Amino acid sequence: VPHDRVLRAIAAELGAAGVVTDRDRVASHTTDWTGRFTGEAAALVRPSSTEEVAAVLARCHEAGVAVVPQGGNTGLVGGGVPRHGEIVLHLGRLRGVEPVDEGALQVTVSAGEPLAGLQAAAADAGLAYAVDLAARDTATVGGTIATNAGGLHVLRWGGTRQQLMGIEAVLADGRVVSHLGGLVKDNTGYDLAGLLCGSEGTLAVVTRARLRLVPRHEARVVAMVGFVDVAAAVGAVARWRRRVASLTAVEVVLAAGVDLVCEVGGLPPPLASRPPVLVLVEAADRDDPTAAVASAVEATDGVLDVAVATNEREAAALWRYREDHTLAINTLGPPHKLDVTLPMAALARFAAEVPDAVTAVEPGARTWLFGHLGDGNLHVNVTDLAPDDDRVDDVVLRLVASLGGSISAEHGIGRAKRRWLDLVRSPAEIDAMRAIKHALDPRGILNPGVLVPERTA
Ligand code: 2HG
Ligand code: ZN
Repeated sequence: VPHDRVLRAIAAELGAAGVVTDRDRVASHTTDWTGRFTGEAAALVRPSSTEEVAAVLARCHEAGVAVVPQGGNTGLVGGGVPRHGEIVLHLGRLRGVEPVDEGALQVTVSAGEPLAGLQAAAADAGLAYAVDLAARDTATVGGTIATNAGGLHVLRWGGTRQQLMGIEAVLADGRVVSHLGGLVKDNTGYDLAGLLCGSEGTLAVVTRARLRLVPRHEARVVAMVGFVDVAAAVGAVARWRRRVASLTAVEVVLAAGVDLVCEVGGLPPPLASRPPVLVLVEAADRDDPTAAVASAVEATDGVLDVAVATNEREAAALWRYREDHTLAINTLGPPHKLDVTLPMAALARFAAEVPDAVTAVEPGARTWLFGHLGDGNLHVNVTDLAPDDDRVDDVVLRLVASLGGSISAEHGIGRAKRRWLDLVRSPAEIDAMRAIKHALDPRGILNPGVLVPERTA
């Protein structure tokens, strides 16, 4: 078996701790966080440096052995778990945040560092890392780059690609590309960092990154605003974005999801009037943004109720109603997660139509909607549906495409949505993606079965 030879060669370079074949330990890396995507791995390989990643890929490339790069395994589209006996290349030992470059407001970080570690290092320097998401303690910086993670503050600072000043990565054949100088202006050809960001482990393995940091705003206000319906909440977004320059998040949840979060977490309802639609709004600035937010909310139509956090503890409590959706929904069994964006003008219509579109296909299925309203990004979670039943995914993604939306706002394509990429990408675009894939990974060893669609004859 080529695997045995390759694994022996890798063990010789990485030491015994670098190659794990113990079934139980390997098994903890072969199923995704939701439990929906699972597979078999030949082994778990754990390099601790860029050089070791390079050695692993050189061996695998030579032997034609497939590799699935994995960070914190918090991705939600099956992009980081093996299918048929690949090697799982776990980047968790590549830890470390270099000293913050306070002159440039940048930092260089290793791929396996958890997002929270980067955030803490930025805070110690009186700065912040712009990307934040509920899986911050487990998700790795490398994983957030490989997936171009979005998160809670995209409306203020953009997604991961907008933070990326440079990258170090190992190509499929084991060669290292490194461009970490962090020059703001550097117009010297193809943007490899931008290309690898969002490539979901199909083009190269990210080992380090140079990231920009943003000012840390101590003055913060968080409020939960109840609305009569989604259309009113969408109207509020446009108004607030015009009037409140310091907005950092506008998130939406619905009554059913809030009830589930309250039930699972033993929490009281956030708003006593129990409105059908709830929007969490956060603003942060050097000076207290509370008055700006309050006057914007007062002038908004369709508001039923408001709760304003008066301290950090209350702010965290309000955030739980939003962030705990993912955990609460998973208690109902592995959900189908469809992470979509709609044009703002179509979002309320989509939210109204999607539950019926789901039950038309599967009457027993339940639809949960929540997400980053400020970005037009809704998380459509569907429970009470078999993990491999694709019919609901199909109708929902077709509805999204028919309304001018995208089938992935932030989680990526992974295994989950590969079949539907042609709904939103033209044949010429998909051909260009295939050409790039082939150029950088000619033997097809990097994350096969992810992102780039199968060629249909
Ligand atoms: C979030 O916004 C994440 O919390 C997860 O993107 C969304 O669980 C989901 O579907
Ligand atoms: Zn999200």
